[in-house]
Amino acid sequence: MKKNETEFVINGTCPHDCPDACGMQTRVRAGRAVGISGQAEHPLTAGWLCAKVAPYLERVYHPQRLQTPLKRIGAKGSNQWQALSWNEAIDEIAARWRTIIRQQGAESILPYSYSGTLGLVQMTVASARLWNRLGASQLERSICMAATRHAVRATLGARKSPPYHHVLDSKLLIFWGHNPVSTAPHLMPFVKRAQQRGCKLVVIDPLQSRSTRGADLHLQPLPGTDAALALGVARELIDKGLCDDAWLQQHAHGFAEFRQQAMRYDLERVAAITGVDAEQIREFAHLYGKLKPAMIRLGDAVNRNCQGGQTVRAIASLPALTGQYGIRGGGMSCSTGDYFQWNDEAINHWQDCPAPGRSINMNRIGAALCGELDGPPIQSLFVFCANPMVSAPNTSRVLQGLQREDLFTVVHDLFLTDTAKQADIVLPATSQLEQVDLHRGYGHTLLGYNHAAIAPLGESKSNWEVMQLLSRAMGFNEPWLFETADEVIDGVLTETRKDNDRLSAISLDKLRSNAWLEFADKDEVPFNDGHYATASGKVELHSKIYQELGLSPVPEWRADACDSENSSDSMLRLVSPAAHHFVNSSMANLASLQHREKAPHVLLHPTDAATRGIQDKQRVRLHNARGHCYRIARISDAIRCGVAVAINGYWAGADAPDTINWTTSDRLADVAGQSSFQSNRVCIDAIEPTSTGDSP
Ligand SMILES: Nc1nc2c(c(=O)[nH]1)N[C@H]1C(S)=C(S)[C@@H](COP(=O)(O)OP(=O)(O)OC[C@H]3O[C@@H](n4cnc5c(=O)[nH]c(N)nc54)[C@H](O)[C@@H]3O)O[C@H]1N2
Ligand SMILES: Nc1nc2c(c(=O)[nH]1)N[C@H]1C(S)=C(S)[C@@H](COP(=O)(O)OP(=O)(O)OC[C@H]3O[C@@H](n4cnc5c(=O)[nH]c(N)nc54)[C@H](O)[C@@H]3O)O[C@H]1N2
Ligand code: SF4
Ligand SMILES: [Mo]
Repeated sequence: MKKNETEFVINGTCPHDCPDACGMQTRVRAGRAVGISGQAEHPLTAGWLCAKVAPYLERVYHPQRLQTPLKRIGAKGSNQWQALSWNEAIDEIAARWRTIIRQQGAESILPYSYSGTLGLVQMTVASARLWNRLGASQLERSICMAATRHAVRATLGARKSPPYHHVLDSKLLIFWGHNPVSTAPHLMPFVKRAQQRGCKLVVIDPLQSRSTRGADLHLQPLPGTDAALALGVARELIDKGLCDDAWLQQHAHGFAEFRQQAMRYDLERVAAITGVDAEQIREFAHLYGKLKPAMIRLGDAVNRNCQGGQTVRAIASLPALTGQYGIRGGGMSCSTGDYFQWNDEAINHWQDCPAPGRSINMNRIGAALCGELDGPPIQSLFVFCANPMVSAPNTSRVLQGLQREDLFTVVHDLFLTDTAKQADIVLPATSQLEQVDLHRGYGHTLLGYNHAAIAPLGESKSNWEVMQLLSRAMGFNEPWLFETADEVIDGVLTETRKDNDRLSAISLDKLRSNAWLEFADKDEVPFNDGHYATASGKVELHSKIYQELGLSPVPEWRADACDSENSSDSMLRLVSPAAHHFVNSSMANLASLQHREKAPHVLLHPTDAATRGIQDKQRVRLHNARGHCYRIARISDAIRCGVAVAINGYWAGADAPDTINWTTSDRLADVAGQSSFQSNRVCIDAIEPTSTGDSP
């Protein structure tokens, strides 16, 4: 779109791991991006970008953006580099891979990618085709919400959340382990309007987060106790005749067994487990039983514990008890991911590839690199769109693995991240303004095309371009490895459309010429046809899938949801949620955002601080059997007693580790290989008086 003779406005979509997938507009003058803003007409974005993406040009034109490929010249991690040409870099990677494949097979190569961008081309297809063609190890992508996906599918058949604006019809909203002010900000204008119409808000979070402001009720359970809380609420609903028996009869499977289970969770027991006052739980249960429609906004934090699957199943059962699925403004909202799935074959080209390699769980990347895996050792790791040195659990194992002399590591990123610093070769990546892609937010039912607004900075290349260079160098010549980004989009869209009516009116041309397109009617209410794609065709309160996994078929709470290995009661439980100003570790290197997020700190309740002799702003050491890190103590009753909060995402400090995953466990949850970041306990000791204050 032309604005005037010298300035162009280019439509794009925010690529970050955020349900909103905002429509962006970039103003470009003489080839340079001079402004970025939210699309005014976009139904969610409504003209504004969040705090972390508003200063995006600081990221795009950051002086530390990588400009050329780099090769390590000192010891691993010594941060000494020499520039390389792309030809040299690709030739070296291909030569190393050919030797590795000859000696140990292609499964010795592992691609590791996750959430840098969520685009169809630059993430989904770039994470699939070349690697499948090689026969490389597959990555089990379970760091974020795998247990939620598993539990919701087992219970409801599909993740089909209502669009944000349906909360305008809610009488009660529950943010359960969810901080949307920071993590789904474009929900909030709808929430505010709903509140103006009288909707009540309950927040369930050990922390008084930004999203608890304006709540009518705030329950502060101990982390990992949400399944017990949900079952306690269920029992109260059953005891007080607040269930919708007719609905349960018609739409639920296994209520009798569920009821029996719920009877074990009387309020006194649940109060003791959760640390929430029985009276407060009762108040919540009564609000939930009486105010309808009631919608639960399920956050991801509650699935990141050792019992993540059962936790989500317990919460997901509540809307069934009160007959809230299929009702506008009611039910549960977590992801719109299952409205449709991209055609798997079109993404992966399995039929044209060798049998898929073994699967390696990304949460166990450190252990896998250190040799804890079936089959040949990993000899080469290719990281893109991810920063496991900061974001993966159990950092000391990740580092130990990355420092293996015989491991050949390539990292493709925009910046020299903590992970890139451990690489043998670093490749410069384009930003979203420099690449083409298609996005589909998981909080709404819109597709947004991303036009490249400016030329790549320096010699940076997109993920898909790098995959093409590597494909060519490995001697592959299948055309599907060399499609343009638009051809990829067109091909996947065409195949997916064949058996999916939702895409019947959507084409590449339309995507390119519209800022966004809807693939579901905005008034569609998930499950209002009474159809659940489960074995029984109903909401499965009793799940055979769980039974066959050796788990309780009805949701349960188990104590190990709260604890990591080697923990004791004298340790504080530690949660490490998302930062307001970063997306995971992305954006955490921007000075303006560091300043606003404040120095890496740990929030402590005054009683917990006093017991440990810790003063406000004092430097403290957080430690457990896995490792340690340093933070500044901030004492506040925003966090409940017995729990500490350390925001995730900061990069490692210059002189000492302050990233929180030095303490987290790589133990997997009950289902789907899910991470368990929030099942963590640490000791916290004061180490020196300090007046460091708030600056980074
Ligand atoms: N600003 C920002 N936005 C983001 C991200 C980001 O890093 N920054 N990351 C994106 C990604 S990848 C994701 S997955 C989502 C995550 O976004 P959310 O779903 O909102 O999840 P979290 O931020 O992990 O945690 C939300 C809240 O849950 C609380 N919590 C922690 N453990 C428990 C528990 O056991 N029980 C209960 N009831 N509450 C608990 C935390 O204190 C926190 O306030 O956000 C996305 N959006
Ligand atoms: N303690 C704790 N740890 C957590 C969590 C938690 O709650 N607590 N949350 C977890 C969750 S939910 C998630 S999703 C993971 C996320 O973990 P990761 O997926 O590793 O996310 P980031 O740390 O943001 O790293 C993304 C990297 O991709 C790069 N990047 C961005 N765009 C591109 C691109 O187009 N191409 C290439 N090549 N690179 C690009 C960015 O610069 C950045 O360095 O972290 C997890 N880690
Ligand atoms: S991170 Fe989320 S809220 Fe922020 S601009 Fe991107 S999509 Fe919008
Ligand atoms: Mo995530």
